[in-house]
Amino acid sequence: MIDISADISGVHFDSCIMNASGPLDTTLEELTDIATSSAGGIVMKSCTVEVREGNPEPRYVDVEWGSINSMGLPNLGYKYYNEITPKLKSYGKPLIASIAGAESQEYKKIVESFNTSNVDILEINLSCPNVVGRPQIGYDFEMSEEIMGVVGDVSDKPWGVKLPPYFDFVHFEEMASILNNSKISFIVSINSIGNALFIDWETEKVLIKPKGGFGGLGGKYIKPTALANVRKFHELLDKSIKIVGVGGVYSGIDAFEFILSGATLLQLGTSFAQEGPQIFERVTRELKAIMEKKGYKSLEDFRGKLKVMN
Ligand code: RRO
Repeated sequence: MIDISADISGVHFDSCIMNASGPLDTTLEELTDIATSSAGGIVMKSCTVEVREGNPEPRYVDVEWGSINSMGLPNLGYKYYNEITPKLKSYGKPLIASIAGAESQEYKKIVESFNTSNVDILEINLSCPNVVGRPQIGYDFEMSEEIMGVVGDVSDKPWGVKLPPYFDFVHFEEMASILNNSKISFIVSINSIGNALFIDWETEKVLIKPKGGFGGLGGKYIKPTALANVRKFHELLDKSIKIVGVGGVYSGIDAFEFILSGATLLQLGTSFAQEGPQIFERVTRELKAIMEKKGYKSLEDFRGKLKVMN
């Protein structure tokens, strides 16, 4: 038997493959489709204190190797995501709430609300690139540290942070030092690459409406950056901090490469948006086939064991 289960802070996932917060996870109906699929866990859309309609459409477009989005955090508000937890938990899978805000007190309020829910894990989103006039928190190290301090003081649940991609080793080191001094159990790496731009050369126009066409890049374009982030944080973080890899996972080979780089769980964003809930069964089957061919029985057999050249 090939085992692709994984644990984070005592929460057991029968499969390491699940959805990323973002696509097709805003309503109970969408989340039920994830719950009844082969996904190993259920991740909900990042929620805020108030209900948000998000940015004007068009705000998500599939492109040749991925997607661009500027959704602008549309969600039904944290109370809704508290209320639906009993129904979602009845499917027996770990349930992950994702939380977004403008400042630490908003995060505090939502985290406290989930303490009394039956959500298993909290993902603190520090990296939404699409709210007009609001920079990505994960690029502001002081603010990130402040929010992690507040969440650490109030959360009764295991929690982690969803990070933007970093590109320079100095930034990796600075963030890793903050993370190693926090109470996080995991990081989710990476969010979309912020403020990309696609152009329709025929109409001479941008593809999405918000922010003059700038939006978060997802899908195949971002896999090398995502792998680099997973790998670098695997090198720099205390081994007690697990890594959830996201960014361009479309196949069993992609999943295998993320685990080889050091990931414990995997989340599918654009690929799930494009293929729907059956993707979890396909990627699971492909990953297991690779492991069987290589003689690996569990993820521990190869996690983080990427070879480098001397
Ligand atoms: O809703 C969004 O625009 C959005 C969010 Br919160 C996020 O974290 N990442 C992203 O690409 N889009």
